Order: sequence, then structure tokens, then C-alpha cells
Amino acid sequence: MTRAVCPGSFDPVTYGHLDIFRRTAGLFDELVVATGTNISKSRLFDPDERLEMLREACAEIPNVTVMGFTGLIVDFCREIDAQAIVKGLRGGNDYEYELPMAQMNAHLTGIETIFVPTTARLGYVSSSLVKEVASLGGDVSEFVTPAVHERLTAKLAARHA
Ligand code: COD
Repeated sequence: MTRAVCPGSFDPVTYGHLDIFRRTAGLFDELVVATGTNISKSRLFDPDERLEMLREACAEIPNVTVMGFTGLIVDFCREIDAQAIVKGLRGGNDYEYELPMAQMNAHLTGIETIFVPTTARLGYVSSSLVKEVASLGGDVSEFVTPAVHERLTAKLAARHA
């Protein structure tokens, strides 16, 4: 049984992430999408909200399981017996950011990281830009599912109330 983990903040999940999940799910028996905390980023949604949005968004991909994790990603991978970490790459900046993490994770436990290139039309989509555009009144409905869009609108409205 082959199992890979796609970790991220997913604050919130976008169609860019979902494209990577769909394409990766076809390569493994099981893909675990795992939401954790990136200590260098501020977040909009709390961990339970991010989990719920991910579960709704991934519901139609049959071999995807959604989980939360705390602590090191390598410890989580060991706990669930995953053989690989999968990361999406949008360009050189992602590569510069992801490469040291992949090397550190390989050093810590030997786990390999597999990089999957973004689909070109989604290469400029990020959770950060989606939040920024939405918070300034722009339309982000092309980049997130309707359920995520609804939550994002409600969250931003509550913040500005
Ligand atoms: N197309 C393709 N890929 C995309 C797109 C897109 N449009 N948008 C995002 N992605 C990719 C990103 O490149 C990334 O690989 C993944 O999707 C997740 O993105 P984010 O932004 O949701 O998640 P990050 O980068 O904030 O997540 C970082 C982690 C939480 C995974 C990381 O900080 C971590 O592993 N933390 C746990 C603690 C740990 O082990 N630290 C030591 C690491 S060496």
C-alpha cells in the first residue's frame, strides 16, 4: 500500500491545491492531505475551519483522506506510515522555499519529497493572494470552491464588522 502526504496550511484551500491533490491521488493508493501550521505565516482560519473546508473540497476524490497535524511533518508521516511528501511548485520561489525543507526532512527521517509542477493556468493562485484580493473587495470565486468562497466572505465580513 503506497501512501503519500500533501501537507500545507491551506488557509484556505484553493483550486491550485486541489489540482495537485487530484493529480497526485492518481499516483498513490492513498493520499493524506494534512493541514498543519506554518509558524512564519499569520492565519485567517483556525485549524478546525481549515479541516472542514478541506474535507468538503476533497470529498469527491475517492482515495484522499484529510487530517490535521501538529509538530513536525516527518513525525506525522512516520505515525501514519507514509512513504513520501508531495509539494506543488509554482516557480522558482516555491523551489527555493521548498528545497531546504525537503532536504531537512530527508535528513531527519529519510523521507523523500516529490515536487509536482503546477498547472500553468493556476500558477499564480495562492491562499495569500486570494485572501488579499477578497479582503479588498475583489472577486475570488474563480480560485476557490463555492463553500470556501462563502466562508471566506463571512469571515472577512465578521472581521470588518
Ligand atoms: N499550484 C500548485 N501548488 C500550489 C499552489 C498552486 N496554485 N498553491 C500552493 N501550492 C503548494 C505550495 O507550493 C505548497 O507546496 C503547498 O501547496 C501548500 O501550500 P500552503 O501555502 O497552503 O502551505 P505552507 O507552505 O504554508 O505549508 C507549510 C507546512 C505547514 C507544510 C510547513 O510549514 C510544515 O511542514 N510545518 C510543520 C513543521 C515542520 O515540520 N517544520 C520543519 C520543516 S523542515
